[in-house]
Amino acid sequence: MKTQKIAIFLLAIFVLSGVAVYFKSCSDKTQQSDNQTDEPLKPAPNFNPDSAYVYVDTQVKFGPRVPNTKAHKACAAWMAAKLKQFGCEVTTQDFVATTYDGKKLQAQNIIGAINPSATKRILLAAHWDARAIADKDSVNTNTPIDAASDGGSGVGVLLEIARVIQEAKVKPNVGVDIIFFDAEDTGEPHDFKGKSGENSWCLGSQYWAKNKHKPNYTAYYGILFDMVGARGATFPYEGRSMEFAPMIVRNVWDIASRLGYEKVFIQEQGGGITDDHVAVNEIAKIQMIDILEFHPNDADGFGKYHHTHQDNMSIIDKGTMKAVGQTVLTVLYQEEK
Ligand code: AHN
Ligand code: ZN
Repeated sequence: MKTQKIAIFLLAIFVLSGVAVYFKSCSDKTQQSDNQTDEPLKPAPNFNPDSAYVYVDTQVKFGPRVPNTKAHKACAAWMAAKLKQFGCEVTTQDFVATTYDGKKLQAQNIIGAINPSATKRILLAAHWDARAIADKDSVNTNTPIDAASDGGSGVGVLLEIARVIQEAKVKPNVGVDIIFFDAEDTGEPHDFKGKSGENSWCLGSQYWAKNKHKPNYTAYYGILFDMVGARGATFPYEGRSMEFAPMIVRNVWDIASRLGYEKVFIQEQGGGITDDHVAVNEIAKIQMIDILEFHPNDADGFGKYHHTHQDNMSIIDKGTMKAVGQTVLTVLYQEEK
């Protein structure tokens, strides 16, 4: 009797462990098939947010980079020198921009080419000018802003990308062009009562799109960086980018999430914004998306600091810049020749 009970007991354990092994192997298979659909990401070098932070701080220390000022001129020379130091072929493009209220601005777009002889190219861009007014502030609305995030951060991230590629043993398979557009933040004040000019923002990208630095220049696609440095920033899908180039948006956001940045690159629809990518798409006919801070659940959508004096170094966050810089570097390193 006793031996019979033991035999049944052992049989039960045998059967149960068989069932357990069977289920375990099923769950392994589902995991395996997930990995098969998602090929592992090719590694990219490390984006250093400390370095990007210093590049933002340096710009801010010149003073507000408002066209027709000394700070603007000095910062332009510094940016071009940095691009050269990082091995880029540099072209500057001087032009006069006319604002909605008829002011003439001495403006400059600055272009740095990494691996200029490569035919397949990715275009990365940010505006570098600072807004001349703090029209959304409650005080000092007529003085220029530091523009640490709205201007400085995009330049900081792009300079760091250039530096990292120069340092890396393994280079991307594609050429990379970095454009710093001037005179982006030239639009009418928030509460402007007069008749709005149609193209009062983004004067530098409009100029470049009509006068490309190389006559037959084109790129495989482009990525614009706007307000990519603030603490707590989120980047939902930008509306115009989803019209112009939804596949590129999905690819960048997918890579961000695979790197663990899904709380920053949130997979929801944001607003559609008039930004430098519009002229690049519509005039230059190059598909370009915009990585732009936006808060879908806030009344204004833009960060609270936007176009106020709060847009200074105290809101700059290395974590935000790391998420953006590492994501885009990784995007570049996935591209085939
Ligand atoms: C408009 O407000 C229509 N465009 C704003 C784009 C912008 C301003 N990005 C940074 N500053
Ligand atoms: Zn702005």
